[in-house]
Amino acid sequence: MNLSVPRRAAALSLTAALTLAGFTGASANATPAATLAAPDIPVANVKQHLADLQSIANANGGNRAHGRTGYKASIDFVKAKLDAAGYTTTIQQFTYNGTTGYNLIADWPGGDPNQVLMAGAHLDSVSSGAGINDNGSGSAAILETALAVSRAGLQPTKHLRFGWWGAEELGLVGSKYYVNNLPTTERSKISGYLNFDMIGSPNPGYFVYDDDPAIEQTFKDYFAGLGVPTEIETEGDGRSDHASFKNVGIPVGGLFTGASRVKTSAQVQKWGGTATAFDRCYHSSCDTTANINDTALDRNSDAVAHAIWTLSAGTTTPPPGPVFENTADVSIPDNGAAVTSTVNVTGVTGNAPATLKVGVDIIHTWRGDLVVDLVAPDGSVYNLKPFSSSDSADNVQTTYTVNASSEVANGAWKLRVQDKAAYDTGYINSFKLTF
Ligand code: DTR
Ligand code: CA
Ligand code: ZN
Ligand code: ZN
Repeated sequence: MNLSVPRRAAALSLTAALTLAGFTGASANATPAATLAAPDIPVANVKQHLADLQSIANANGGNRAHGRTGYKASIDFVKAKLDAAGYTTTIQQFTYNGTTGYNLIADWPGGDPNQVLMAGAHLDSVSSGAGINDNGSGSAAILETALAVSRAGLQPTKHLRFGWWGAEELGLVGSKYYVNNLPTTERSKISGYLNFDMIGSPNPGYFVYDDDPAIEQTFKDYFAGLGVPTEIETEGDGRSDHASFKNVGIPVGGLFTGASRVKTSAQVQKWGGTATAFDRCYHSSCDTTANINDTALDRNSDAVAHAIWTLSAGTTTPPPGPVFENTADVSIPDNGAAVTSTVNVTGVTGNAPATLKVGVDIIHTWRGDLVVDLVAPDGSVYNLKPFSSSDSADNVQTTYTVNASSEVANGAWKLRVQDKAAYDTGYINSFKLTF
């Protein structure tokens, strides 16, 4: 049933808002492969790695640059933690500007050697400072994710490989050396390379690389689940180590929180912070542990883990998870009481997953009027979308990822929608849960 809803029309004389008993039943359609949910990455652990990298810089002339003692000390620091966690590590040496450089490669034993998922970050700083955001942040985030893989004893379908690159600041030298010395047969086994360079900027934006659609979507889904808007990374093409992999045809993606470019007022509206540089200490001596936004570092570290867990699940088709959907239209009274659409979940053992997919399809002009919640069978409320007086766009048609792992799966789940401002109207078109 489709209602024609004129823009900002006076409230239509709609029939009484209907709350229909939900249509339930597992969909006949196969669902996306269910994957293990990534653990939370403790940001305190990531910050400890940054403190250790800061100490290394302090003890080595104030930097961790290529050819300096601080860089080799950084490599040895990361390598020791990975060796202790059960990784197979390799230090790859190269020469640039007459000095020896080092890449660190860490392979997690197991997985299909013909399907390799890589994550990487450059470990070198510029010579003017400790390089804690650029790029201790990316290096520490993938280090802690690698340690989380070990703690979990993860055995993904794909083979996991992590890389810490040397001499990125001098022109992606280390990652280029790695790729150029990788036989073509080995390159073709890499299903994706994820790059993390500056992911804790003090005045952060949330940028996602748009080089590969599947990798991009994986990151965007994660941030959508947090309710954090993202933008496509436009500044970075060719400006970090993902370019070395992209140049030989390997799918790439990654995250970025901004460098010396200034945050616009629209971005301030979106992300908070100030209309100043995302990182005013970019390539400066003030790029220390004080130059980190903990929330950005935390969110991006968790996004790294989400991508590793999700993308390493492999292309084998695990049994489809159950889907429950209600496609009955439910009118939403203008500036009125909340209405609900219900799905009755049955036959799912245990609790709901940490990545419960909540498919929402609401047709409504000026969607900012709406508050949208997921209500679990025990009455727990998960806000999916807050009221926004400024969001004038139409319709809410997206999939949220909700950590519902504390909820028993079976029972009546409700999508609750309330229009909290006059004029624009609409209806719930469908509500879907994918376990
Ligand atoms: N080239 C990186 C910093 C950098 C600047 N723009 C982007 C975009 C995407 C990733 C990284 C960057 C450096 O100075 O290390
Ligand atoms: Ca976290
Ligand atoms: Zn840099
Ligand atoms: Zn960098």
